[in-house]
Amino acid sequence: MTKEHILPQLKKFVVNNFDIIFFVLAVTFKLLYFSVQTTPNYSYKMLFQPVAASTLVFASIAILLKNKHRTRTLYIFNIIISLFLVADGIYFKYFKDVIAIAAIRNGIMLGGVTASVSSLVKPLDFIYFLDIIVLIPLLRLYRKVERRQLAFKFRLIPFIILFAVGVFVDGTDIYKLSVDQPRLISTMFNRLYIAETLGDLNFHVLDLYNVVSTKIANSSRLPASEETAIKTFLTTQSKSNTDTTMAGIGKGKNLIIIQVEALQQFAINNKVNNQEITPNLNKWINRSVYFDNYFYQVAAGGTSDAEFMTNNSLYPAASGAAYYLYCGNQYSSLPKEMNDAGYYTAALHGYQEGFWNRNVMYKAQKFDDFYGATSYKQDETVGLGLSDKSFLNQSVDKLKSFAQPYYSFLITLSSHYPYDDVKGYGDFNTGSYENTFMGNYLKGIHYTDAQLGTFLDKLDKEGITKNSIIVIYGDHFAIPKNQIQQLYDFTNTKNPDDLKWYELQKVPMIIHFPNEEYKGVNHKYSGEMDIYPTLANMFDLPQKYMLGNDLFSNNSMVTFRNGSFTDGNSFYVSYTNTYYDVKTGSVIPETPELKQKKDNATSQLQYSDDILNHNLIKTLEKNK
Ligand code: GP9
Ligand code: MN
Repeated sequence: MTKEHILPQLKKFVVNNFDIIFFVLAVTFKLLYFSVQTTPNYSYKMLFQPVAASTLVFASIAILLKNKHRTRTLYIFNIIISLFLVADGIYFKYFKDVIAIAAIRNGIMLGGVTASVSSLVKPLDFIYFLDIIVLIPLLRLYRKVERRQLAFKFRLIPFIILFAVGVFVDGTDIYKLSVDQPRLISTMFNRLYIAETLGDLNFHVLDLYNVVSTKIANSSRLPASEETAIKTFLTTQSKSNTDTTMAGIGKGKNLIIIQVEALQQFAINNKVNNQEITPNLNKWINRSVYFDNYFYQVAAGGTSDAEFMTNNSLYPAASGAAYYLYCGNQYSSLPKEMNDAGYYTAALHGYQEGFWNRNVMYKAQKFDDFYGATSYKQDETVGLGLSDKSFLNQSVDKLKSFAQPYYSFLITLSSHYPYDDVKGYGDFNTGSYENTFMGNYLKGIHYTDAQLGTFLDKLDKEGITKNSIIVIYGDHFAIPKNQIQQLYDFTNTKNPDDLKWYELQKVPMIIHFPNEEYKGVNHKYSGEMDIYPTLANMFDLPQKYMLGNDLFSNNSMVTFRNGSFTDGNSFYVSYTNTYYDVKTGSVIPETPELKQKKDNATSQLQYSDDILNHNLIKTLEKNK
């Protein structure tokens, strides 16, 4: 065949199949471009194969269609994929994660966070639509081009070849990942890792597969063997949580829990411009038991995950927010069990009731009342909504009106990302940090600290502290990963690695006792899963369905939603499959004991998912 023959043939082939060729090249490029934005140690080599294979599978499906429908279908595929890339790109900037289908469903509740996320949106985020727009006029022209229409049976052959090659290559990469990280594909405990290693399109296909298969799977009953394993674990766990000196010391006392928005531990007992950042909390810490190795364990559910763990000692959802996905479940929650023990229970938060589906979820957890935005005079705004000053002031009057004993759960708001309501924070001068992201955060948390100080002093004056146990903790990080260098600089963290990053992901946990009979710093490695078992012990509540450890017991195991974990001696980082020695900071090899701990951690995440996906508490309560 001479060049004179090949070129016209080639030209004809390209003209006949320009829509397919363009789709594969454009979508592959966009997926690779997305990965460059999200993956620190990005490698074309690693990612090109699964990305191209996933694109090929979609292209092959369109090949089955007649030319006209094929072009349109490829164009629609391209739009859908680009929509996911734009949304993921923006979501990644705030959550350092990609959006799962469940998260899209709870997206309507992320009013506040959407406000934060939207402050990150830049025109470049929409670059993925460039070809879509350019294609509009080109498609009109292309539709007029004379193209050979193959009969179905001749379309079947290229479909089978391309589909088989695409699925085989893609399937091999997915299988390799599932061997390297067992349960990752099924529990999606580390979505970003999937997107980083297989590409964003593969992640969403797997996510869709999971959602559909979970729906189908959960329509059936949990296998008896899995149910038995969960029951055995829960029994052992609750037995190991009752051996502490604190048993029953809270009975008849009020319980006041204050969840503080974005109170990250580095601000505690720290200074900026030679002034204390949180002078009031520092003072109350000296009058309380203070856990200085207490980790937040939230996932995509943000604040609501912190609330969920505090009130249930169950892990956040693998994707999306438990507050959304499981709001129809039955719980043995802290408010429910306090209710059964004769307590009045109330949740108080000055922001819109439907945010994070709270109004629905607080009912599911059996709070007697939820005092939301409409229960507060919206007389002052700082940040997202009602100021902490006004919220806490008005809350004192509410607490005084509650029948005793009561459990009240207060959630603050003003120190919310991106901490840009600087004028609302007063005139705390952060010196060299003025007009920086870190400086604004320090102003925000200093403001909230001042309001907490006023609030706690009022409780003192009203004698409420004398007959109440008061718990104060931060819900999650304040400094997101895309600003992490400012945190490393502020905390003088040299040569940061994953362990150093994790060690900064702590929030203060403060428990104040009525006569300050217990005080001091407790260094145990613990987390948000552990406060409920602790309180259950103190208030003599049943501990049937908790996965956390009593803070005053000797058990120490903090498992994060992405499969990472620490017991205070070693630290396992799931997305690099690396173990660290906590004391020395050095990387250590996996030992059989550490492998066992890793398996226990993923088993616990699975147990928690099973309890939630199968509404198991309802089943077990019914069958008891
Ligand atoms: C809004 C507040 C913020 O009610 O709790 O939630 P977050 O954005 O931190 O998840
Ligand atoms: Mn929050």
